[in-house]
Order: sequence, then structure tokens, then C-alpha cells
Amino acid sequence: MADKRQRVRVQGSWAKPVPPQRGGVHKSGGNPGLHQPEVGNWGNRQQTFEFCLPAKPLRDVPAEKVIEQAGEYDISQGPTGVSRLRLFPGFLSQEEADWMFSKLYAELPWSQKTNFKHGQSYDEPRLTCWYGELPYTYSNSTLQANAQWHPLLLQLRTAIEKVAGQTFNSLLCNLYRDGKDSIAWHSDNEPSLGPQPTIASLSLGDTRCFSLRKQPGPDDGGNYTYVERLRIPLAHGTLLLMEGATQEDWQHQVAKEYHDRGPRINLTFRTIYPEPQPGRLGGQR
Ligand SMILES: O=C(O)CCC(=O)C(=O)O
Repeated sequence: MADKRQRVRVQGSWAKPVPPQRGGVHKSGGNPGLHQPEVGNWGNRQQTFEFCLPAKPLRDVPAEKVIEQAGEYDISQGPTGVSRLRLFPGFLSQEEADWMFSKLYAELPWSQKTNFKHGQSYDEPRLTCWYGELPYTYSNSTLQANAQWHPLLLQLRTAIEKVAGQTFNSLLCNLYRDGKDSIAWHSDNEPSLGPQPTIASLSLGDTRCFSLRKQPGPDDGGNYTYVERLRIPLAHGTLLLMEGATQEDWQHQVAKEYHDRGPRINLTFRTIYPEPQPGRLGGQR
């Protein structure tokens, strides 16, 4: 096939030509570390820029979209089905949310979970606790079954089940102590959650940015550069439901912040099934 790249030459006046390289703009004389101009020759030398249009068509990086308003959002549709978010800012009133935050912050059995990756252990950058009849394994470490639900969590579960239109049998609680605490890109796609799980996520405390990015297509070789991205500021008392193919087709994270943040509690209600294959260790986050 013929090389469709176009070449554009621009003549300058103060440096040596350089041999062309692949792609991009090449120049000489501008970087003292690479091509030192000869003393006394300023203004006499020729400079050549060579611009090669890339062989592959350029792709735009899609702009990140922000979701802030209450509503139902079909964020993608593919062979796996619809990925749907439902957002309820103000699901709890300010007073309810304030009271619940203080109680849960003080009374839940927060602890440090240690995960394993490539044989190395690392502490999660947040504290957690787990409620459910079954244990929950992810990142090669297991949260043990804990059926001693805090009464407030049972009330919240009932209220959230009404909105979600389904029941939940377990709950992962995360405590982000400050802006340095975070959760890395992952999907809630452990086998124990079954296919197309609904995750109901309630936020209390300081607002943190919940980001989603689409899984890259089969031709992208795991490269997330050009994928769609969404950002949802999750404020005190906000409920977010992730439904359908969201866990299959998207990943989510709460990144560290550059600015100070106060503590934040996130409660993610889920339904857990007995592990289909004992010994499967779940996804990484
Ligand atoms: O804190 C959040 O909003 C997200 C928590 C989360 O992604 C998880 O528990 O899997």
C-alpha cells in the first residue's frame, strides 16, 4: 500500500537540518542538549522542520461527562446489554445524613484490610467492614462472614431495597479517612456477585469524585486512552445504583485528591452467592 503520509517542509534560518525520523515534528538547533549550534554561526544556518502526518487516522480522546442531576442514565448499550446508572442526590436529608454519618463513623468495626498482588502484600488505602452471611473475597484476601448487622444498616438496607426494587444480602462499608484514601480502578465483577449485579452505593460525609471509564474495545489491546469517561460527584446523602452490564462494561474508582478532604463513608449493598468455584480469588482493586 502506498504511504499516504504527507510531508511538509519549513525552511528556517538558524540550524542544521536533521535526518528525518518516524512521525511528528523534528527540528534541530532548538534543544541545546541535542544539537549545539556552532559558535558564531547564529543566523547563518538553515533549519528544516519535517512534519509527517501519522499513518493511522487520529482519534479524539472523548471529553469526560459529568452526571450531577437526579435521574436514570443508560450509559452504554452493547452485546452484554444496557449499562444503567440511577442517581438520587438527597436520598437522605442533611439532618438524617449528618446523624447517620456520626453514628456509623463511631460505631462500625472499621479495620485495615491487607490485599495481595503478584505475591506482595499491600494495605488498602481506606478502612472497611463487611456484613453478610457469606464471606467476600477480592484482591486475594477475604472479608469473613459477619451476620451481626448494625440496626441502622438494616434500616438503610430496607429503604434502599424499596428504591432499587430488589433485595440485598450483604454490604461492604468503606471509610475514606481523608483525601489520600482512595479505591483504584476496578469492577465489582467477582464470581460471587453473579451476572449483571446491581450495586447500591450510599455516600455520607465529604463529597468525593466517583469516576467511571468504559472497558476498551477488542481492537484496543487494553488501552484506556480513548474510552468514554464519566464523573459523578457523590455528595452527603446521595444514593447511586449501578445496574445491568455496568460491572461488565465499565470500571470505577475514587481517586486520591490533591486538596484536603474530610472523612467519607460509602456503603455498597450487594447480593452475594456461594462461590461457584471454591478457591476463586476475585478481582483486583
Ligand atoms: O466509595 C465509593 O464510592 C466506591 C466504592 C467501591 O467502588 C467499592 O466498594 O467497590
